[in-house]
Amino acid sequence: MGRFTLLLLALSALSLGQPSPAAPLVVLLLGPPGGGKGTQSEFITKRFGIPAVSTGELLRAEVKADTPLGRQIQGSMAKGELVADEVVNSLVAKRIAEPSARKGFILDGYPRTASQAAYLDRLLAERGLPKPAVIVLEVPEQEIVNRLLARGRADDKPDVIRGRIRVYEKESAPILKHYPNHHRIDGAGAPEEVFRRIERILQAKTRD
Ligand code: B4P
Repeated sequence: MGRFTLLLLALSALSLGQPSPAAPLVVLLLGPPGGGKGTQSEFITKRFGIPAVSTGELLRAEVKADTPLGRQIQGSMAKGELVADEVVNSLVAKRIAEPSARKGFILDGYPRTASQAAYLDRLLAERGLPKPAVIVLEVPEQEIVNRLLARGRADDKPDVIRGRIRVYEKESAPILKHYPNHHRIDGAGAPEEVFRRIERILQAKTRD
C-alpha cells in the first residue's frame, strides 16, 4: 500500500470519528396567554441549548426603554390587543439574525397571525433554516385566568385577560392549520411535568 493510500485511509478514519454537526433546531411555542410559553421556553433553552425569543419580552423591552416604538405599542399591549404585524416581524427578523441564534432558537408567542406565519416561512427559507417543530400548550380558560391573576403583570387584569383569550381564539388558534404537524401538549400540571411532555417530542425531532 502506497504512502498516499495510507494517508487517505488515515484521513477518512479521522473524519469518521467526528460527530456530524447537529442541524439547527427551530421551535415554535404557541398557545393561549398564560399557557406557560415563557416558563417552558426556559426549560427548553437549558436542555437543548438554544435561545428563547419571546415577542412579548421584546415588545415589553421597547415599552420599558420608552423608545418611540415603545410609546406607539404601549396602548395595544395594555388593552391586550395584538401589536401590528410589521412591528413584531421586524423585531423577530433582527433578533434571529444575531450570532447566538445560529444553531436555532425558540419563538415564544410568535407567529400569532396568518400574516406573521407567512412572513416566518420566508424568513426561515431565506436563512436556510429547517421547518420548525410546533408545540401548542393547551390549558383550560379558568386555569389561565387563575395563573395570570396570580402573576399580576400590568396586562393581567380580569377583563384584559378575557380579551386576550378571545384574541387568541380569533386570530392565533386558526394559524395552527398552517402547521399540520403541530403537537398539542397538555399544559396543565407542574411545569416540570409539562416540560417532560415537550422534551419527548423535541428529543425525537433532534434524532431525525
Ligand atoms: P406574551 O408575553 O406572549 O404573554 P402571555 O401569552 O401572557 O404569557 P405566557 O404563555 O408566556 O405565559 P407564562 O409562561 O408567562 O404576550 C403579551 C402581549 O404581548 C400580548 O397580549 C400582545 O399584546 C403582545 N404580543 C406578544 N407577541 C405578539 C405577536 N407575535 N404579535 C402581536 N402581539 C404580540 O405563564 C403565565 C403565568 O403562569 C406565570 O405566572 C407562570 O409562573 C405561571 N405558570 C406557567 N406554567 C405553569 C404551570 N404549569 N402551572 C402553574 N402555573 C404556571
